[in-house]
Amino acid sequence: MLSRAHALLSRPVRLVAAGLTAAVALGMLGTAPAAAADSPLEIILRETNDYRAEHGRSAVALNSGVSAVSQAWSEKMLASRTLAHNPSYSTQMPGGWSTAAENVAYACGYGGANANAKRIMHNWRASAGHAENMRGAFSDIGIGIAYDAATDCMYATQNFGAYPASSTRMPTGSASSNTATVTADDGRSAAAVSDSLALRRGNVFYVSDEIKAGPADLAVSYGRASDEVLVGDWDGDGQDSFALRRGRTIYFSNSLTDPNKGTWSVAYGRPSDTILVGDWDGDGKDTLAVRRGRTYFIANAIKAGDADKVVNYGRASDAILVGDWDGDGTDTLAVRRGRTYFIANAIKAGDADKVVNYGRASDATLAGDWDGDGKDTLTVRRGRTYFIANAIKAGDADKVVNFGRAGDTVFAIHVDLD
Ligand SMILES: [Ca+2]
Ligand SMILES: [Ca+2]
Ligand SMILES: [Ca+2]
Ligand SMILES: [Ca+2]
Repeated sequence: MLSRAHALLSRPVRLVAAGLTAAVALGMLGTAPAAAADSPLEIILRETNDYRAEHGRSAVALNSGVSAVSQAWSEKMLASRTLAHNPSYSTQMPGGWSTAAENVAYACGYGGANANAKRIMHNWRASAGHAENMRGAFSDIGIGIAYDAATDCMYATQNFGAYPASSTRMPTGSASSNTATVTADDGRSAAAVSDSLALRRGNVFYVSDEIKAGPADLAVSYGRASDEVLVGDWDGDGQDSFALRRGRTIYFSNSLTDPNKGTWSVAYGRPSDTILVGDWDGDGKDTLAVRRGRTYFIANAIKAGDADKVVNYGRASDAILVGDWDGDGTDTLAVRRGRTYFIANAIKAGDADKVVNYGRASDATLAGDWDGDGKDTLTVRRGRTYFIANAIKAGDADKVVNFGRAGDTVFAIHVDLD
């Protein structure tokens, strides 16, 4: 249930009114000031609860322990002028919650703190992922607002938690008895973000954090149209980005929005090798495997040198898919032969764990976690139509979508664009 915003939402950069007053961080923790005029915090709390009421949800209560986390994060974003999610909110929040979520945003130049707060609420309501968080089954909210009057820029954070009715709303720092009950190791909530599809047309990549028709959230040019594209989470921050393969050189970037910045390269294998991307050891970082015929050279770090593991697998003529089929956090291989898929949950010679027939031999197939349950499944692509299934089994797709053009190169990708 992390928020999923698109670039339009979170980067409404506007005019800057310079030189008014010194920087001020407005952070009202705990109780809102009584009988005061509207404040940014009151606006966000009231409009969030209005939005919940419109969707039949009971109001969320302002929780000072959660607000302290939201406030510290908003101030950090303002100090660095960087919009990002707090990787640790779920462990910093007072414990005892069953589900947690976070929305972040900034607005600049709308003419004062309250106007910026209203714009942020407007954008959150208009964004599917943020709106979903706001009307989620939560009991408590934390709100953090950091505002710099000199530049008329506001950074805001909402953290939501579903606390049992009997739970004490503990102040910050005294919740050690029951923190982190449901958190994943990367600080994301148990309800993870699902994978999306990205496409490349020429050397332009179009990325959205959900599979949808219409304009992409992000369009960025990178490399040459002739480069082979690899997608992975090279630094383990939970976000996929691209790497380009040209000959035996692979150019990596950790930034989706600015891939030409901070690019590094590694010479790897031979140009005739097939390169696979996966998290083979489950540490959260994707690395590469070189496939040569039916031999796979698996490495758990991106560097030249020896592989960590070498296995023979299937036949040289097999197609191969990479995925975490059983949701244990480790990627393994599936062999595809025509329309038959041999799924294995360990990288070793021997029998597959599961064999299924699926689609047609002529289909293109993508592996990804389309419903965010941690398990990768298959999507069959026919032209520009995608048949998305959330279980690996014969039978109907769970969802059918048209996306891009038949000639596009399409990848599964895991991103949370803000
Ligand atoms: Ca990454
Ligand atoms: Ca790894
Ligand atoms: Ca697995
Ligand atoms: Ca899944």
